[in-house]
Amino acid sequence: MTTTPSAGRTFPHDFVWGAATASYQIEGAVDEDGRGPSIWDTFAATPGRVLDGHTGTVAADHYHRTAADIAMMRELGLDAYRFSLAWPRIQPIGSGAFNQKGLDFYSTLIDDLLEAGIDPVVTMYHWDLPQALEDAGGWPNRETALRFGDYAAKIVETYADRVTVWTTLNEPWCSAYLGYGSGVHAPGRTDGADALAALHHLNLAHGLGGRAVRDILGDTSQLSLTLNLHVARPDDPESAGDLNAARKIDALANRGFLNPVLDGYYPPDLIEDTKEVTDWSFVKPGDLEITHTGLDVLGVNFYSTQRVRTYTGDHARVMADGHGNAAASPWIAADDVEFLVQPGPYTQMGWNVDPTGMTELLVRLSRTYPDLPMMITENGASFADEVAPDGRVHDVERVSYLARHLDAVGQAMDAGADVRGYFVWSLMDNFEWAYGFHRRFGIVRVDYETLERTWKDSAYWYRELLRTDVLPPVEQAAQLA
Ligand code: IFM
Repeated sequence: MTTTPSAGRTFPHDFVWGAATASYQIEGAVDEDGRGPSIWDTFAATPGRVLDGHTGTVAADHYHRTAADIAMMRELGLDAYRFSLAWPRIQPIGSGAFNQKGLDFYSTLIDDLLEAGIDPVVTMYHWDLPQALEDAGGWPNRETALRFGDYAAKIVETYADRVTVWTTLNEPWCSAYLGYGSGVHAPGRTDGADALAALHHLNLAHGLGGRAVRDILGDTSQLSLTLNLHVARPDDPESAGDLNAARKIDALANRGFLNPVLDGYYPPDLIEDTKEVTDWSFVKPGDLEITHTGLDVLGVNFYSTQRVRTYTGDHARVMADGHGNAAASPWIAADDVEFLVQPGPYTQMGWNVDPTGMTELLVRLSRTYPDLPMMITENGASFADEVAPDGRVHDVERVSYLARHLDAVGQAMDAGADVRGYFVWSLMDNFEWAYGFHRRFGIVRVDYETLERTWKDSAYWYRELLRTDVLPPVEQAAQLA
């Protein structure tokens, strides 16, 4: 998969080129300057939860290296940098007093980005819930959404003079279903009813955060929500059973988030599918008016596709999807869905490389919501990078993955999708959740012994793309240093 027909594709001059990270994955400094504990500190410290017991205690040490990291972003030529605020750094127990040192850390980061000519694109929440809120019930508890509303109001008020693009949540699918359904993410709970209550309270939190953004910024706000939407295709598109399996996953993973935010309701089929699990009484009168914020820009994270069929019970159930759907679904509603092995190639995560899914998803979204601009807020790949004898990381598979997906974005744009920008996941190697440091997604390598940053070939290739707005040939990546 080294060559690609995409070389030469040109993107509009005002297309926003960025890179993304998240607080717990890169910052480290978990005990410094008044930061409170998060659910990921607790989860990572629990034996058996994260591969080899890795934790985010140091991570990429970004907290102490922000100036150098911003210099690197400038050198890359980024238009924008997407990062998240650590709620427990700003409000250590998720309610009550705010921590000035935490607020100051991000204030300096924002100022320094602006000084470097890089737009800050802020995510309010990328999974590091203050542990105190989890102790009080976590996302299945309505109070958590209300506390998020207070936190959102404080941060928007603090940074509104410098930040206009506000993403409330990153991938609430993961927070709800992996955190409370399959338990493979923090806080590691396994209860289908809790997972669905979490889904609603995350949607409610988005709504409350969105109100803060709109109240404080008015017309200048760019309200966003980042979703990891799924392309779950029926194995046999002629089979009613397989179509039904795809519909179920679509309801759980896509419409359960899109509909309350963009249309003001929960999909009736989702409520019906899950009626054995919950009665949805956690949705209170008026909630859907709050969730129904609309969006100024939808954040789309895309990595791979799924192929599903109805499980009929006549063989051992196939659960090959590496994204966590397979693990999460039995706890929720889709215990009659099989996730089939996809054709390769695969990334080191076991995710299939299928850029056609990117085009399909963006075109579908643009047809369903024709007036809604989109940004690719994450796309990238983990491969087993090696440092070559010349000291470089020749990550041609990653370059190819990026080129093919960017071409797929371009194809969606050709078909009418309004895509305004692209953020590579990730700027640098980081703590990949339950996989610890065993999966590297960065275009910049982090040596976890020395914390030194080394540009991979993909970083040079990306810089060339950002300089020209034209997709460079994959084969040229190694020569671009
Ligand atoms: O590392 C994660 C990120 O935190 C959220 N989206 C998917 C990435 C790769 O797994």
